Amino acid sequence: MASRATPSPATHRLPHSGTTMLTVHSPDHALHHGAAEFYRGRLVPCFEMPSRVEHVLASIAATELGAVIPPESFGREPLVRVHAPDYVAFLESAWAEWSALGETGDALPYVWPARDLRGDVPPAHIDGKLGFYSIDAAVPITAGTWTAVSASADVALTGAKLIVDGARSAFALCRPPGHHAGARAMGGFCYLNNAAIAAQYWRDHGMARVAILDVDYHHGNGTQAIFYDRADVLFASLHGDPQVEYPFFLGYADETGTGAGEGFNLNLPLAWGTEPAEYLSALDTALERIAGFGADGVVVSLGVDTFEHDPISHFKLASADYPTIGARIAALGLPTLFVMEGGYAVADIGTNVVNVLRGFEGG
Ligand code: 6XA
Ligand code: ZN
Repeated sequence: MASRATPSPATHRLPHSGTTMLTVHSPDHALHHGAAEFYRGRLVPCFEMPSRVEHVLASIAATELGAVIPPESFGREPLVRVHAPDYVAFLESAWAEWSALGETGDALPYVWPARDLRGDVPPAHIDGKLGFYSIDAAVPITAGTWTAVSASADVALTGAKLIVDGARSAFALCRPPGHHAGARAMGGFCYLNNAAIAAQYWRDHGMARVAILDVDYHHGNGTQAIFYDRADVLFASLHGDPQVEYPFFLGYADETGTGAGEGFNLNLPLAWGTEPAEYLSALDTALERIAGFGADGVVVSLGVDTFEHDPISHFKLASADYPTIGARIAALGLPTLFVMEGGYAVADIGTNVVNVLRGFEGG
């Protein structure tokens, strides 16, 4: 791994010098544009919208961060290292099956194999498959969803490969996000688990131990579940307490791993209204755990829905707090891949993301 270069003052004055962190981005993200999600009794416009990425790109262009590059294509193999092949096949064919019914609007699930129902075999009809392969109704499938979600995974994989090839850090500007997606289920705006796919890629390319730090406001239930029985991938997350916050059914402090994975899962649930000092203290706890793990690299699930003005979240972080998060992650001294997750205060998302990355870069 290359050591981290300290940018010179001259570098600071040269945008896109290529000497600092590269961002990976695919315009294909915009092909996924859900109209509505089911939320608190109503169909509401999707909070997870294409303009999120455009705001982040604009903020990157306005700073001294490195260049923006397109992803390579990695195909299906790295996807099925963490997802079930039948689930990946479902994502790829869902729109065709849906539109074959004459439907022109988004596909959304409406029935799930909860307790007392059969959850072992996917039904034949697309309505049954949508429920079988999901945890909620916040996952519209549109004509371009498969192209967008596979491009998003390629963005994460390209960032992971940059680091295998010697970069100190990279930013994967993934959209759709991924951390709620499990091995066989979409949910919470997530379809393929980009952070998990990247972590597994690192395991398959020479890293013996990989840490995933999830700083998104929501618990990364999908990432936790994928690695829950493994000792080679540590998952550490700070998030809104699932007693009162999505995803409600995972993310509690007593979930510490199972089998060989016992002790390799750390959840730090935080109350609504959590202030920056309390948040940063929990971050330090997670970072200490990661430092003690002996990781070869860290994947950061970077959500900025911890922001005080986020429309669906309840923490109190200000834009000025985000550089501190980046700086503390940098102090681990590990190769670091930032993977974009949530953040819905669209006008501020670029500033907040770039503040994390600049804090990591040392300014
Ligand atoms: C569903 C809320 C999904 C949360 C999405 C998110 N109504 N996850 O930001 O990190
Ligand atoms: Zn979130």
